[in-house]
Amino acid sequence: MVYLRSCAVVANNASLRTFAIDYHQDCFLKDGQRFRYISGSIHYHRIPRFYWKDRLLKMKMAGLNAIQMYVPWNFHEPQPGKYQFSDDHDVEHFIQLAHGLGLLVILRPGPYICAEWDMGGLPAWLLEKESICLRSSDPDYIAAVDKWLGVLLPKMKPLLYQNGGPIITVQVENEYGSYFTCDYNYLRFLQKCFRRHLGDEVLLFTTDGLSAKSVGCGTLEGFYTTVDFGTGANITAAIQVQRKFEPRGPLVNSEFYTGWLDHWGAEHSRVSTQAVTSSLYNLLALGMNVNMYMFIGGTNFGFWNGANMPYAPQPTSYDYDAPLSEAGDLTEKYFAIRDVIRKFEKVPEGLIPPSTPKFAYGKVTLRKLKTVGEALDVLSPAGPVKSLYPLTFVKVKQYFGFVLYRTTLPENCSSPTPLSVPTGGVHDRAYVSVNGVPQGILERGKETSLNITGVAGATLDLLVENMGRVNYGRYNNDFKGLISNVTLHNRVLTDWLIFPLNTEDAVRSHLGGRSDHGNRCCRKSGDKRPHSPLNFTLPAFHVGNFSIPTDIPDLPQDTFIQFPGWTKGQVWINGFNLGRYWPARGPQMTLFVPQNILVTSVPNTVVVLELERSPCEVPELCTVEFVDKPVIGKLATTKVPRKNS
Ligand code: 6GJ
Repeated sequence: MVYLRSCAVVANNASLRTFAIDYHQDCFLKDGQRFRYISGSIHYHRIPRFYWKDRLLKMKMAGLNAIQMYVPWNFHEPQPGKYQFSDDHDVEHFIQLAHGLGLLVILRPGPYICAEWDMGGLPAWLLEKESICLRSSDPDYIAAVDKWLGVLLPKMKPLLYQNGGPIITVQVENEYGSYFTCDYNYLRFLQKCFRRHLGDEVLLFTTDGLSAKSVGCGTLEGFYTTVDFGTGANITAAIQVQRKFEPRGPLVNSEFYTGWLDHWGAEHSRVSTQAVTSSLYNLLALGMNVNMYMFIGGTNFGFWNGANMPYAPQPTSYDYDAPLSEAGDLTEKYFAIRDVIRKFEKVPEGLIPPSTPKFAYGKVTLRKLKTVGEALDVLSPAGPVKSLYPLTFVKVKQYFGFVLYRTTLPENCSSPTPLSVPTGGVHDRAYVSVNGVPQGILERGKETSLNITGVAGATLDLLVENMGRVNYGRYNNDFKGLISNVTLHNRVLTDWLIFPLNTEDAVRSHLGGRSDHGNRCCRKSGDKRPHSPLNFTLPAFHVGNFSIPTDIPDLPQDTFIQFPGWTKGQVWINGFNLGRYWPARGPQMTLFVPQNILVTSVPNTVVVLELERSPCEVPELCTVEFVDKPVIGKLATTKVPRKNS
């Protein structure tokens, strides 16, 4: 129960910080005074620590008095019992920065967060128990959640508003009503857990979409029920849904969508400034508490993007068409929203941190270093796991990136022979080769079979890529790898060597990281390479260097990297995994490069793992380019040739 302190009591005890609900005035009370928040979502896990204060200050200068943030469990506990809370993972520092700027914080620690983030923030290692029922009172899930919240929430308690910090409210779970389990015992467990660690005063709330069923399954007595909706919603109807569960109390839209998410291969989403500002004006005029989702989206660095079903992974950019761009630039939407807020609240005057300058460092020539097959000794130093049938990623304790599945052809395939992974068992893409000759690509939800040729005993390789785990809906338990058997004709292939590939360590140490141990081994140009019928090239690492002059003031600067002539892959700069590129599909054609990963003291190293088709047959075309403008809304026109399967 949330207790209302009488204004008289609170007013007399100035040192007492309170944040509560006034069910008579239908508002929040901060220190006993009426309070309405105008908030924006920001994801610290999608922004370099280097830029946290810049983004928060821009949000403050827009007139926001609060920010809303998720805490992704998998970002902080990548392996069971191993925690990361430093540098870009220093969530306490991020909250303290907000506090220092006078921004209040709406905390959303999940444990599930959705957010177009891998597995909705749940760690993949939970799937080591194959039958686990996520987001339920499954004992193994509950035990892991209890342990995680026992680490996180004690860190958050000192930061609660009541304890002198900025955290005014805490969301439990995330749109739980949209999930199929509808397990009240799970919500009751969470309620006890949050109360045990955070105390009885903090205001706990839930958020759900507008269907009454969703809200019904998503909330519980003792949680304040809120809803979320975008510019297209009927506001009156939306309020009625919240009022069905909270007849009195403040009106809250916890996610007012200022834009929308993208998927590889689909048009870049946009929501017009006019739609956002007119809807925002109406919400604020009704006295509603509003959180704008997103105020700044940022970037899915590394392998962190999520996916929706039917399987559709999200791109590296989480620009979200938000008021602050992925690179933190001030947009027309930013100033339009600021003008709306100014109609209701005092907006800070003074300097708004300007959009950062972007520098076009130009073309960088790369050279092919090694194929994945040639680099197995550094990619998989412990060697393969042997198994009669394929194992999933989690079974070989690999959670992100790539696993190489290798076996031999049991028979001659002198004519094109169908290699299949029926029932869509490739999660998510497999780059297939026989004795080092590319055969084509299998893709979840698209290609489940392709024809191969080769002699009996030839090496069959399937390099399987995890393109991101489903972050929304019942298929959240998204196992990766070859999750069903592989057949040749109708013969099940057995006796597999399964190589988990540690690309991060390999890139940092051997494959062109800064300390490139002279791994200059590469094919000389003109090397005879087995011919691929469709010009696929074997998945291979390429490396190049570029220097940024030390004597040019305020360099390095932010930039964007593009991949003329490349197809699809992963890129690292100075060992930092920048993300996925896929110009053969779009809509994202450039990746944001924050200046903090660049150096002037030594040459910068670019490592590109091209999975499908590299331009480097022609050395002059083996380049990437640093440009000063982003391109995230251009669908590819080139049709990728498919082998007739
Ligand atoms: C929210 O629900 C979620 O709470 N939301 C979206 N939901 C629709 C799911 C796509 C079928 S899209 C953008 C936001 C975030 O995912 C948020 O975490």
